Amino acid sequence: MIKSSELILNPDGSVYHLNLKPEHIAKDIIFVGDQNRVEKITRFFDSIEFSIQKREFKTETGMFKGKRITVMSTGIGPDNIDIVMNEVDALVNIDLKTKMPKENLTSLNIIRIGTSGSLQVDIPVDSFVMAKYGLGLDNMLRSYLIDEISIVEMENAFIKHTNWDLKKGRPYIIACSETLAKKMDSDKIHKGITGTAGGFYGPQGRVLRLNIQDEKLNAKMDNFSFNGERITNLEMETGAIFGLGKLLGHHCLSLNAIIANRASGTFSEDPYKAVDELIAYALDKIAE
Ligand code: R1P
Repeated sequence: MIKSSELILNPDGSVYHLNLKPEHIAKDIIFVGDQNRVEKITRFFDSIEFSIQKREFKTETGMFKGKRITVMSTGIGPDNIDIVMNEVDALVNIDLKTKMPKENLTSLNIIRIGTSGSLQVDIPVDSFVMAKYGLGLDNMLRSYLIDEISIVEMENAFIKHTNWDLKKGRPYIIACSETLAKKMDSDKIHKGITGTAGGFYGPQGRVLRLNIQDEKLNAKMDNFSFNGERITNLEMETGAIFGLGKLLGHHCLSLNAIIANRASGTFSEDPYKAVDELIAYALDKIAE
């Protein structure tokens, strides 16, 4: 039995941060960072059966073209992904009354629809990127036993190429769900490695008033390649979602609308439009 201090439930029996009970979520789940993006997706639904928000975690479940889908905001960063992935998994794989793990695993389909900065000049603002791999630069996942799921050869090549300072922790690389990648793919999507940073400024190479540990890191990242794969973009959730998803037995994918190009220094003139187009693209593919 899992102790009450470890799996915390609210007085109504819902999980602590998400405020959800098992019946509130579908097997197909869309993650977004921004809570205001949830309704930008569910406004296309035929019906909405449930809606709740606690802190930055807003959840809505409804029907889209005959499919039951949950849309959930994760807030920003891998630390929030740790909360969301563990609590979502508990909803399907732990009996919340007995606090015992269930015997049969339920695997969820989890797709992130996010925003991100491109590291490549030829991946312009307003384009879409699918992560075949998540490259975690944030350390959160290193609290778990990841040796069997992380791609050590690629990690070593990245550490060598960037002369990565291991005082910052060891980067990890985790693959997406191939089934979901096939389902969501098309010619109009760029594909590659999505970098996940543990912060927005220094950890992504932005200098305002503070010097950073490696000013050349982004330049080194943009010319890294391994078995024909390159780092397409940088954001703050994908590596953590892929890692916890794989450990917990869920299928995960991440799609990002490129709203900034870090290599050319440009920002989208209409970032909301790019996100809306990615939402429309993703919903159609999910419902196919
Ligand atoms: C930073 O501004 C946030 O935007 C990106 C980053 O990953 C980070 O969460 O994604 P979302 O727009 O999905 O939140």
